[in-house]
Amino acid sequence: MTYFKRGRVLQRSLVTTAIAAALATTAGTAVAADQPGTGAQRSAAEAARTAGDVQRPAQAFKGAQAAPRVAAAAPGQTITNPVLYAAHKKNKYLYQYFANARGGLKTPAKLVKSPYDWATAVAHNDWDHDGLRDGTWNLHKNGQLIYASSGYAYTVATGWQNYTKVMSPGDLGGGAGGDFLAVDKAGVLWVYCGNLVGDVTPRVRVGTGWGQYTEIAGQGDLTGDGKTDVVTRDKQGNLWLHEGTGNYRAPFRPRKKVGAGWNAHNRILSIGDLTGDGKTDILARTKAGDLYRYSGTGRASAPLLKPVKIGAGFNAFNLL
Ligand SMILES: [Ca+2]
Ligand SMILES: [Ca+2]
Repeated sequence: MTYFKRGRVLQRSLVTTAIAAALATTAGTAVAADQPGTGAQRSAAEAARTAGDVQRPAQAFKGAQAAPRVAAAAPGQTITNPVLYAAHKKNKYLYQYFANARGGLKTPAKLVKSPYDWATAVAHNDWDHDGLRDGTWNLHKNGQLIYASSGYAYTVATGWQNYTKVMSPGDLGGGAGGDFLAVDKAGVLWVYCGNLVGDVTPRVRVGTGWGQYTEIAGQGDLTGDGKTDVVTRDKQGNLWLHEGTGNYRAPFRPRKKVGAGWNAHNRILSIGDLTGDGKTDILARTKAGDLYRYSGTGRASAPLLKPVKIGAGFNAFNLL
């Protein structure tokens, strides 16, 4: 099988290896929250990357963030992104859904069986900004943040259980890696910047009042200016657009209301561009388990099209 680029490997065996390594990582290797990984951890990660399949990007920061996308595959090639991981509530297997290049999802692959205590959050690192994933952070319920790339995994930080919500919408302007948004129990919004090998910088306080939101979703640019945006849902079911500034110290403009009635959904997320038009899309799951795609328009005034149903039975999963 041929793959697009080295380092983009989502081969089943390697994913399984990375997940197994992540699961095997113990708190004994942990470092404190707000601190990057230790020198030894970084060296180990670097060594793994050098020995393995991951290449350094020619340029660390290219500016605009590409939305994870469905790329056109040549014969024999495998489309590697976007991908939806879903942990089954009953059989405890992890399922991997690749995009089908028609705006929907392929039949899933069944990966490994595990309790998946890390299902609280998962974020993808795209350090060369080509819209394809280079590594994944998993946040465990015990507050450990673990980074997994091709064939290796290590603990980046601990103590993150104080956050009620953690997600990565991509690059918020902080550097080469994916950046994190974290909301603490007081509703304060924090930004962490991730780097190439999965470390994160000390956090920066960027907002308050974010405890009112029951979902935060996004993966790349929703409005067409190349800057990462997110949408949030408040407790009343209103959907808000937070346009990105490209400055991670003040990452969002004042919010705009872009929808209502979103409490019909019990999960809102984005895995990037499902439709292949270069515009990131939003997914939402209803309480009955139907999965809908809201295609991105690239316009801030009306960023999402009407929903299209792309699946059913998704209430069997904890979506990641
Ligand atoms: Ca934008
Ligand atoms: Ca799209």
